[in-house]
Amino acid sequence: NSNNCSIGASTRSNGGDQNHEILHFDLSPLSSLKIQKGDITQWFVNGTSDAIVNAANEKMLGGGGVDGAIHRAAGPQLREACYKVPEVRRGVRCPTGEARITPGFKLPVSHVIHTVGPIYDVDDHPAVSLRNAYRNCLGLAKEKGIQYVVFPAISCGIYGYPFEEAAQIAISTVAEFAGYFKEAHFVLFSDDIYDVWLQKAQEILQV
Ligand code: AR6
Repeated sequence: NSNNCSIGASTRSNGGDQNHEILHFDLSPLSSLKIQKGDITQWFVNGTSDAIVNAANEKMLGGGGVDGAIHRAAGPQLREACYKVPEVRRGVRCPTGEARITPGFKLPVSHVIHTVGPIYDVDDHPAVSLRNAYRNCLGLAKEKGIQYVVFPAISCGIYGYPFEEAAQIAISTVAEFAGYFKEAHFVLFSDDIYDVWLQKAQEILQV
């Protein structure tokens, strides 16, 4: 129901899907947040200062879910680049909560920021790890001058993170970095997660 999207201080644009508009929130005069439904592998803004975030695992050599989709779309060079990322310990290139950056290769976007969210039932402090994952992605984007950064719902698939709690952390952490990017996007793959993200963004960002 597109009426759900009609909210006070934010503007909206049509994402081409009547039921899933792109919601736009101004975080600061310089930075905005957009929430949309779709496939993150299709996303880019200018192919030079943009990045998609991959919800990877600590090995960083591919996997299922969004990780599998990103590696398929980027081509084998992405796996080669990931393989070259130094291990911090045996089999671990990116510890949970950290982030690493590679080129996007065949993807339309210039960079991929790989991060590892917590496995919800295994991590002792999943909220801390998830917040760190978002923070380290945004910190890396800032350091590299990336102006457009797009996230999937990190840990909300195979890693089992409850959507509402994940949305709270994701949106509040992106808002902390307002001023350092032009646009941060969430590109969400399923209706239920898109709905939760919208609800949370309205709750957190509307005054
Ligand atoms: N575009 C956007 N979102 C997507 C796409 C896509 N193309 N495909 C899936 N999603 P998951 P995790 C959503 O499981 O929970 C991998 O095997 C998906 O619907 O990809 O962090 C890694 O190698 C869900 O909402 O990541 C790790 O081992 C969200 O992306 C493990 O899974 C995240 O789901 C990471 O698990």
